Amino acid sequence: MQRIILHLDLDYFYAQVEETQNPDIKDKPIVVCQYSGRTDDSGAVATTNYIARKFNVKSGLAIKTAKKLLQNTDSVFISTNHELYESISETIMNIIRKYSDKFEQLSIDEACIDISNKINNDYQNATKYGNELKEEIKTLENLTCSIGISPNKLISKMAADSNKPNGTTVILPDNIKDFLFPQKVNKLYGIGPKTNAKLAEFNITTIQELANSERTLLIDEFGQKFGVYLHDSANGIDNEEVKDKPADQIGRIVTLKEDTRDFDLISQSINNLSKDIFNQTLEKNITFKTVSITAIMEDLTIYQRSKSFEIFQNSNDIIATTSQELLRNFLSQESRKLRRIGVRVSNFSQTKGQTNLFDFNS
Ligand code: DGT
Ligand code: CA
Ligand code: CA
Repeated sequence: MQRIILHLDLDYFYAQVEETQNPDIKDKPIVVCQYSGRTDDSGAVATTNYIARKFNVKSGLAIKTAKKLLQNTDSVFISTNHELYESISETIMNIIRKYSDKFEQLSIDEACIDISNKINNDYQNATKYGNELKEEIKTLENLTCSIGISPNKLISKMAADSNKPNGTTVILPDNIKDFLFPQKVNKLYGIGPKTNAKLAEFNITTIQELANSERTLLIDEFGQKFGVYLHDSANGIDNEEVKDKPADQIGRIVTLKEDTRDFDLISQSINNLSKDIFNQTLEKNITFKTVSITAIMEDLTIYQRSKSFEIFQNSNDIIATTSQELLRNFLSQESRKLRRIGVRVSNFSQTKGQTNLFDFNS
């Protein structure tokens, strides 16, 4: 049975998050910097928005070089705020997770899901389904992403990468070769500069040439495993399942209606989040020992507070009252207002009647 896999990658992720926090900078080149702290300008560019990319300012570039390239522009340089990106990533992953019962997070801004059942194995429904997911992410978190849909993980990832930002690319089974063959081999996932150079020695530069090369030659040159991988993937073959790994925590974060330090107001949100999390733990048969809150302040600094129990818990009341107790203590030590509040449970036991979410594949 053919599968239908959707791959999603958020566009210029760190920089786009910064835009949502401060819309005024949207029309300027934005450079998110990983400062090393040695000197004022030392460090590398983590990412940039698409305006900055027009000036060739991209991930990995030295910050000094980026400043030179953008010296005549009204550009914005921002230091990375990892906790913020992590918390927004978590919210988005929870949205994506709802679109399939088989979900795999691949990085902070990337995931794939198996949507075969959800769209009745019919590619006619694929674009609509993918766009609903994109719409929900846009509506709830104001972020755009690019998605690829195809029969396997490899092609879906490449499809998502092929049309950015805000792309939706569906590659039908019959169109895989048309999509792959004209591309250079280094576009194939897993082919770095070394493999690329070695293939060039055999006059293999396009994916078509790789697909049509002798499988035995590739195995001789690259070993059984990688040789087979190269030949299969050049032919668009990838049988890897979406690995639905067990979650080790369940959390939810929301933006408060207004920045506030009013206990009752924040408590209302905590109640909603707790209910949501509790339902998840029921669905998945989870008991937990730890309850945590995440407070994202008006200036975007982030704090976590946790409480752990001796024995496993599983009640809505425990989640809500523990979170409120943590919040009360936190507010008594803090004078700033909160912008977002999060609740999570962790430290799970795996209990009886596990759903397939908790079945290890290997
Ligand atoms: P895209 O997907 O091309 O629209 O742009 P990004 O920025 O989303 O790029 P992606 O998906 O490769 O990486 C996701 C995030 O990971 C990115 O926003 C920042 C971080 N990141 C990527 N490359 C680097 C790097 O070389 N250094 C550091 N510190 N962070 C990186
Ligand atoms: Ca991305
Ligand atoms: Ca990515």
